[in-house]
Amino acid sequence: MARIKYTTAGESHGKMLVGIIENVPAGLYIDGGSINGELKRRMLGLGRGARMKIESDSAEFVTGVRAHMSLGGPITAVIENKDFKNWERVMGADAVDTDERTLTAVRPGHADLSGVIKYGFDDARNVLERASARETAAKVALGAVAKLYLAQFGIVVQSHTLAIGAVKAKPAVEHLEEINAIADADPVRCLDKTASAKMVDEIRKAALGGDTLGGVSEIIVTGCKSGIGSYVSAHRKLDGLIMREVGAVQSVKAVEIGDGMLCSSLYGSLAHDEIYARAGGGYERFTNRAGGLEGGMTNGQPIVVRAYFKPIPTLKNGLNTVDIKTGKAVKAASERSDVCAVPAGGVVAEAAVALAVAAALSDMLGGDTMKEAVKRYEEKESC
Ligand code: EPS
Repeated sequence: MARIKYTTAGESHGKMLVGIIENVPAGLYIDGGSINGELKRRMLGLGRGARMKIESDSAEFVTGVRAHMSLGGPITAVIENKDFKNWERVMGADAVDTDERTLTAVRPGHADLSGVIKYGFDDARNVLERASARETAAKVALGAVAKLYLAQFGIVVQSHTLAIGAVKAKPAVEHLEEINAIADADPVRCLDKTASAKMVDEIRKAALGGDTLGGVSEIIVTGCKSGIGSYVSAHRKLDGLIMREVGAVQSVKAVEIGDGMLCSSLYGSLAHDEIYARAGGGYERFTNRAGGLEGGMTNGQPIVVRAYFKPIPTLKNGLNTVDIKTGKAVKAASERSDVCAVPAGGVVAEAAVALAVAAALSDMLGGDTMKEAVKRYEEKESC
């Protein structure tokens, strides 16, 4: 059986978003409540734009699931875009008004300029509709399926906000099993109350100034046995898979595993996690600088990933650019947008990490049925 893989489709103001996930073994219980719970988490957080008041994302499974159970075939989730009714004349397959809502004052930091040139368009609307972070709703629905798959092996993916703008929070060191419960109750999904209050102030300040803010989300995966992923081929290395998936999330400009950036400035004698014999058998370590991954494989410690988000490039007071229609210097177009999407970005990055870990785990275990896959995992030794 091939590894779990996925694709998404859909435009921000098109009829719907679609996600297809393949190679999920038969017999996985697909709990609609938990899928929609994940979609709801993606819509929250201080700094989100007006679009979140229009949508109430929920996924409908239209293939591959019968009576809440996966059948082994491709699983398709669809999410209706409620805003489509306001855009049908412009965005529908039979649209009559494609001259309305055109965007030619291309926005620096977005896909607009390279996109129109690449695909031969004269309207960046054709680019931004697919490049938009609205796509992440479909990714989160599929990531929620991946999370249900991982839960069968006791693997849990959570996240919290580590920084917004220049305000930094303390990293998560305890209560690892409750990260999402605590983070989801905070307006910026931050575990550190003092930092959270400062982050809230920063977002309000940016909003008042017509500006935007980026930041850092930390994603933590607990419950992995060692040996998920492999050192034998580049395409099977789990650190590479995670970096690729997280790096492909809109606005992410850097991905760090564990203390990767800090360790690049340390002596080797200080940068690694020494191994000790645990009393009663097995091994233990007292640090996790490697972020749970060594040689492209899990090492039994929590996987720690940091996603660095740039500030959203759609600004109320547009940046300097050129109008592709007139060739004149203008200010970039201002579309409706978020002030800060980092709290939601953490939820999206969880989905990306869950899809990467599910890909590596299914690659290792295969299995036509969940029962087979779980049995194989139970038989695997771990450090
Ligand atoms: C988003 C939907 C979008 C944006 C945002 C994320 O909807 P609209 O363009 O109608 O406001 O709010 O996307 C971006 C900020 C971006 O630059 O792509 C969503 O559903 O998350």
